[in-house]
Amino acid sequence: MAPNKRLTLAFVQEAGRILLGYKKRGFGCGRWNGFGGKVHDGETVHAGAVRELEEESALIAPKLDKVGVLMFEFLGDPQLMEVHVFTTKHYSGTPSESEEMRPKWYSLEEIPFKEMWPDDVYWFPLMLKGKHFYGYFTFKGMNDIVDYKLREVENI
Ligand code: 6U4
Ligand code: NA
Ligand code: NA
Repeated sequence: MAPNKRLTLAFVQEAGRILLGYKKRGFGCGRWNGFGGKVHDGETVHAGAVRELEEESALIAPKLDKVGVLMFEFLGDPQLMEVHVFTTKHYSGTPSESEEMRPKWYSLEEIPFKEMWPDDVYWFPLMLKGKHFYGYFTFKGMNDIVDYKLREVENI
């Protein structure tokens, strides 16, 4: 069994809006998402989330709250992706474009789910309500979810 690939995903929120980034290259290229990436060896998941958010958006948010864990299985790939989801309303700096991401604020009524990973429409409502959640999504290719489980949890 291959060990899980650990990744982070961070969302900055303000009254009525959320910061998304358009992924310009790599995995999930062409989709709007939060900011994140691979956790480095010897780094905590939280530290990885803070680092990736700054690298990709230029925002500094040292206190991210962990709100969810999402597991992704891609049929035919033995390695699971374990994505740790964080949110915050406290940050400093101004969002700026990086080599990887083009940031843009979206009002909560206009989140572009059709241009995002197809799992997001399931768990975003929980995240936006301030809930904690655990999900497991099985993908066939990059676009089709063939099975999923999602539940609200007390602690994550
Ligand atoms: P680098 O090393 O930066 O080239 P890259 O291949 O671009 O890596 P990376 O590190 O940016 O990938 O990580 C992928 C990002 O996409 C992480 O923030 C996790 C997120 N992600 C992966 N699958 C997702 C999914 N199904 N739904 C979602 N986010 C996902 O909302
Ligand atoms: Na990344
Ligand atoms: Na990365």
